[in-house]
Amino acid sequence: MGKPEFIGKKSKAAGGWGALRSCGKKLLASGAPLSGAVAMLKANQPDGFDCPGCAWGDPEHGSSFEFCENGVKAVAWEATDKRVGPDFFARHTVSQLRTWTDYELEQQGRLTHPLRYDASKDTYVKATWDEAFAEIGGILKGLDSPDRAEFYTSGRASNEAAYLYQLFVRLYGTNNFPDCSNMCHEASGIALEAAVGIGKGTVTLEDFEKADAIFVIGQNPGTNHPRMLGDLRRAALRGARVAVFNPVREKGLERFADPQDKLEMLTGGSTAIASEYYQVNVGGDMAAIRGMAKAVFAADDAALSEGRPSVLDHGFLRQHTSGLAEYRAAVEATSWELIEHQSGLSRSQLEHLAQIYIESDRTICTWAMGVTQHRHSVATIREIASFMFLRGNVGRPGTGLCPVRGHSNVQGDRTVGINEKPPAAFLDALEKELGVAMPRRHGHNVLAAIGAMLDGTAQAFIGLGGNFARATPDSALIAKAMRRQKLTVNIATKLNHSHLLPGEVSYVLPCLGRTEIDRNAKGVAQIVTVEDSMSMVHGSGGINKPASPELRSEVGIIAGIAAATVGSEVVDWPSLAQNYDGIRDLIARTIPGFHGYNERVRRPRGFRLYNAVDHRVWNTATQRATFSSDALPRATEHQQALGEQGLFVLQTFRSHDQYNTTVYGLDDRYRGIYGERRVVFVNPDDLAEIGASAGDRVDIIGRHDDGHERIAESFRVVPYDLPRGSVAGYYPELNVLVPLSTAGELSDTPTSKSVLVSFRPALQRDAA
Ligand SMILES: Nc1nc2c(c(=O)[nH]1)N[C@H]1C(S)=C(S)[C@@H](COP(=O)(O)OP(=O)(O)OC[C@H]3O[C@@H](n4cnc5c(=O)[nH]c(N)nc54)[C@H](O)[C@@H]3O)O[C@H]1N2
Ligand SMILES: Nc1nc2c(c(=O)[nH]1)N[C@H]1C(S)=C(S)[C@@H](COP(=O)(O)OP(=O)(O)OC[C@H]3O[C@@H](n4cnc5c(=O)[nH]c(N)nc54)[C@H](O)[C@@H]3O)O[C@H]1N2
Ligand SMILES: [Mo]
Repeated sequence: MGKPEFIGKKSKAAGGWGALRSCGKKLLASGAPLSGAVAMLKANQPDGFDCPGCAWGDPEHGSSFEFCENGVKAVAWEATDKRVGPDFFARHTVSQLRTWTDYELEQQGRLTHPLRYDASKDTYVKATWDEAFAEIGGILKGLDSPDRAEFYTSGRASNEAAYLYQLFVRLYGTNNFPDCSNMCHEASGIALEAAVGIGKGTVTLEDFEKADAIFVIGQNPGTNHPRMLGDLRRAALRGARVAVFNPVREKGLERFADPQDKLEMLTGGSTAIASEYYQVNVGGDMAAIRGMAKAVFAADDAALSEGRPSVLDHGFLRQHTSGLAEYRAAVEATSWELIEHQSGLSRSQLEHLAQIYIESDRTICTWAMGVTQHRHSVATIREIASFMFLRGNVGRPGTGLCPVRGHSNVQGDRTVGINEKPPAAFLDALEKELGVAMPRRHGHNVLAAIGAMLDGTAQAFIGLGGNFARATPDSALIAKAMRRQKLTVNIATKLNHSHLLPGEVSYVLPCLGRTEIDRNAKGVAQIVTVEDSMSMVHGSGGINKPASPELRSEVGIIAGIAAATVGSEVVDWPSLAQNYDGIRDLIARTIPGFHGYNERVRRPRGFRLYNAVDHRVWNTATQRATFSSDALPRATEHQQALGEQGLFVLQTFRSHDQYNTTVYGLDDRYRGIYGERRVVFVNPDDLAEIGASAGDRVDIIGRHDDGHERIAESFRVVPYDLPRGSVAGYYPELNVLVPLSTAGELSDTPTSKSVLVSFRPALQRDAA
């Protein structure tokens, strides 16, 4: 038997001609080749819009256009000329549409009119904005407590929209702010806040130009942060060592052909990115880092006893840190045996990596979802920080901690107040500004919101962007939770499954995308602002004609709902909606770091928010950079899987052709998959053990024991180079298997990268 048709060649390198070809195809498929291409040329330029793709920083010279295949896709998808209007809904019932895939819904194009669900016809019908605002406001006012409503935010919302949203919701009376970051980098925020006093990264793009070593842990930039590859490539070319920890050999981290480099493009050459690539076990990073720390301590002892200079930065440790002795004791108490077993890496490999760390004067460590979506994510990130303290690798040029954010403004949204546990100082500032009391009770994060929606405590769901029902775990339960609501409202650019789970009253409110011109009533174009992973805040103004004259901006929609719900006595919503400078003035007066906001954001690269760590000032409980001395998990899910025949740990990741729940296409070129998303990657030896061969269909059974049955039916197996006992597949299709009942300790993030599963031959044959 030959290879199944959907398994093809993997790209030789990330980027290159494959990326250019793919862009051409995506631009054509989006139906907007011209405006898409023009829009792209303006992305991330001073007079253009911020790329809605990812949160990687923009280059120093704001005018140098950086090519990025997945940025092109994100822009082209918004600039499509396909439309989903009232006529589309007249032809399809919501029940019918629920059977469509995410990809099929995505293909329909941009939403054009405000829509209200009509239960008698089981479809959406055209509504007016005024009707929508009045009815939504009426229902919200009628709830017996504001805590019975949930206000979700997805990280594409601008600072202005997010700030206005939190202002409205707090005036309404609740801190219920479930946020996509609860499923994303929550653990990074919590760990870094405790370790260095600020829940954000500490590096800038300039640091990447100076680092001698860069550790890249649990992320796939070739697909998810392609512009980061440019920075890694430049670092590799000048001799910096790039060490990767990833259970999967990801193409972009191995080789990258820079579409900006004429020679590479002409010769078909490419640059090796990772000098070291270690296939750590899923969930084994904390053990791996601890192993490196153990080797660093040992090297320091050896150096001292031989009269050589110390390996640790004792000056930094003495002057700036607390908890070193306890950390050292915890490291020494951890056996090499446990470290090797949990990480899947050998002592000598970890000693080799420690040597790279020791030889580097300036080290950066980056990470993303491979680190943050486990039970012990907070402890793992604290371990990363502790390891970096050993040689003073924070608050110094060329060094630092770099959580690589997801959505293009997820970091900014948190900065401007999307937070279910708002700091008291922020609420104080709002009270001082507005002269009214703010709610002080902590609100709901994503998991708490789902709990409340399921048990009937919550009766209204408002989504500022995103696809709540598909992004969250246990898809079947979430569907039930959404249908139980008295009110569901989704502010969105494109149709998705969350819109197809209407509550008693349901609205879909179509908004402008970031690439579109946003003009006020007088025709004056407004800009919005966003914050990237490097804490740079910059302006973004759309250039494309809006997809429909009916669209309103997110700011305008929030202002409309707010005015109808809390009235305009305390905040003059209509006038803020006409001039976003007014919103920025409010931000400047209530949030530290935004002085002169309106002026500074109009400078070419915007400005960087003050980060105390730059000055080695630590706003932690101890006023020092703080070590953590957590024990390693007793057994990771991967260890459990290795211990039981037929049990596996599943990680859910992204294909090259998707943006979260938005599926652009069915290929995953870098991993050699074509035209198929219902696949599961399995180690070849494990395949033999479960008695399957390439292309066979299996059902994947959730093995988390909490009384719920979880089955993902009919997935095709792909033999792949992964550590034994671990398997992988795509989100959101596999969210039916991610349990609501397991979450990160302290972070409450769904454990999307460590789900226990087993297999059986598929019972149900696909018709196709
Ligand atoms: N084109 C595109 N860009 C995006 C997105 C998108 O969907 N498409 N999404 C955006 C968002 S919101 C986010 S948060 C980011 C996500 O960016 P990433 O974090 O890169 O996203 P994932 O695809 O989830 O990839 C996780 C990586 O971690 C590895 N991994 C899994 N488990 C472990 C582990 O235990 N240890 C280690 N060391 N590695 C592990 C996986 O093999 C995979 O390479 O990207 C953003 N940018
Ligand atoms: N199993 C599993 N689950 C995961 C993850 C995982 O790795 N594995 N990753 C998690 C992560 S990191 C994240 S961040 C979440 C993502 O969760 P979300 O942010 O909720 O999901 P998205 O798919 O990014 O949302 C896409 C929708 O946003 C709308 N949209 C797009 N642009 C705009 C805009 O400009 N304005 C408005 N108002 N709407 C817009 C469109 O209607 C589109 O359908 O998913 C999480 N879920
Ligand atoms: Mo994310």
